[in-house]
Amino acid sequence: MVDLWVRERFLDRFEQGYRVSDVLHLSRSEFQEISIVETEALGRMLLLDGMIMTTERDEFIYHELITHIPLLAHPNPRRVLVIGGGDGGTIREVLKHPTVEKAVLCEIDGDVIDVCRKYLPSIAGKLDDPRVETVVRDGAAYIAEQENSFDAILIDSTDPIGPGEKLFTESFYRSVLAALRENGVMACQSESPIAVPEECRRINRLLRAVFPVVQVYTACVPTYPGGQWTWTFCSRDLRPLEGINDSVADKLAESCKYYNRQVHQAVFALPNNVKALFTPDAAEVRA
Ligand code: SPD
Repeated sequence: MVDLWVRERFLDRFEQGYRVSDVLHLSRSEFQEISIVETEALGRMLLLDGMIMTTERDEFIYHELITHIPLLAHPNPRRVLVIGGGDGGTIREVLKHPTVEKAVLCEIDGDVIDVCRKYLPSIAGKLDDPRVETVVRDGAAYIAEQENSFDAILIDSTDPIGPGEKLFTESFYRSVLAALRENGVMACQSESPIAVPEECRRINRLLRAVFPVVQVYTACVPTYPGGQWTWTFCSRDLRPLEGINDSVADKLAESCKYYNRQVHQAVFALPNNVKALFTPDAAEVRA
């Protein structure tokens, strides 16, 4: 029997490995290498350019948190945009909100969507819902043309290297703000304070230069380098811990594996290592 392992090497600082029982897909798109492997520990796994994007076993933590925190902070989210997120996990969560009339998925790489539809049906299985519009386009170019269009924008990007790099710039965040309607909210994935503290800090500075309300939240995503992960909630004025409708949150939690009303509060309780990153006068974090 062949002893096959997949190893993610992240920025030449971290390496993690999983035993592979089958290689289901391997291709190179216009933008990146796309792989789907079956692992013994975590089920099927999607890697882009060798970096783990999602796994069947732990994807719910990331997808539920990037979606439900901002959507519950909004009184009536009807139009939602997901940038990136070609695996469909964030869209699946968006569609759990009965107020949502339209969910636009803007993903740069159509091959990622096709491969995930085929091999990751539990994650991508809602992409055919009639409320979903799929746009295969560079998210930065798409958003620059949207003004006052969305109640919520979720930036479900890769890391700030490769095709995802422009989704971590001040000009992109300014376009996101302009694309939000009144009361609009956004959430983005904002990297690991353990693996790349300097990136977390840089992203936070950019967001604070653009949005009046910026609140980081954190949880553990076992398969991402560093384990400890952050997302950031931003808006013009709505706050993520105020005005949450308890009965809406409780109803939603029935369909979730991670999210509930207590988790909504708890993810904003920042450990000291995370707080220190975002304190303006804190000592510079070593790269
Ligand atoms: N280091 C991996 C970061 C990946 C963040 N995005 C994941 C996409 C899942 N929909």
